[in-house]
Amino acid sequence: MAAASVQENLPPSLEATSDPPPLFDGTTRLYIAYVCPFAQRAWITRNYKGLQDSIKLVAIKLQSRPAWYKEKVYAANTVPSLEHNGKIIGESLDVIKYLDSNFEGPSLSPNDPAKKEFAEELIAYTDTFTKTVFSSFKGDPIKESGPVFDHIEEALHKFDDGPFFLGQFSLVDIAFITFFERFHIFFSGVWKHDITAGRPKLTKWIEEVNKIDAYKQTKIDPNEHLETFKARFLAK
Ligand SMILES: N[C@@H](CCC(=O)N[C@@H](CS)C(=O)NCC(=O)O)C(=O)O
Repeated sequence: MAAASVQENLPPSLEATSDPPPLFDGTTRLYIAYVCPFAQRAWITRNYKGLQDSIKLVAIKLQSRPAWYKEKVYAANTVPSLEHNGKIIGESLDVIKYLDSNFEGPSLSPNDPAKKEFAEELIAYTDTFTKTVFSSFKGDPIKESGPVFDHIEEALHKFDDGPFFLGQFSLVDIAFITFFERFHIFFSGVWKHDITAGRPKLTKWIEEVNKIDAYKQTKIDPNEHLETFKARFLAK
């Protein structure tokens, strides 16, 4: 079960002219950008585990990133990153695993060995999945991305003790949903194509993830995603 739902006031995004927070003062901070699917993974994980009070969100404006972020926080200059116990953890998939292993709250990793193995396999597949869909935008998107969406549909058939990849909600759902959110909007907004059509498990999965408060609280205006994707992938 997810931790109790918490409604929080989200902080404004920090820009190039904004001062840094008091870094490495013992506060645990999660650096995100509201628009970023990688950062959203970490944000959902933090919410699901009920860590709103113990992990402070710091939002960054990507187009106007403060220089201190790269210089003093995370040299890779990407979001998300997590400031914890005097160190920085980067890379969204590492951050979500770290949050699940090192903080209190409901576990997002299965104990069952078969599920553990499948979780690793699917988490390793996220990169291939997203890259295939992104590169399909340059060609015939519906045709070229079809096989990876079918692969996901098939993966959702593996465990039937719940609507999620491993039955119960886990890091695997978190790793995929932020990209599905954007792909769903983009395919329907640009090509009038519903990526869930003919994929009943995927339809149900998206419906069920959308009931989870920890995720709902991280969703932004779909039009913002549509415009961001259009500018990034369709601009000539
Ligand atoms: N592999 C990284 C990717 C993170 C990433 O690319 N984040 C984007 C925003 S969505 C970013 O910070 N881009 C800034 C840049 O690449 O300079 C992860 O999983 O955390």
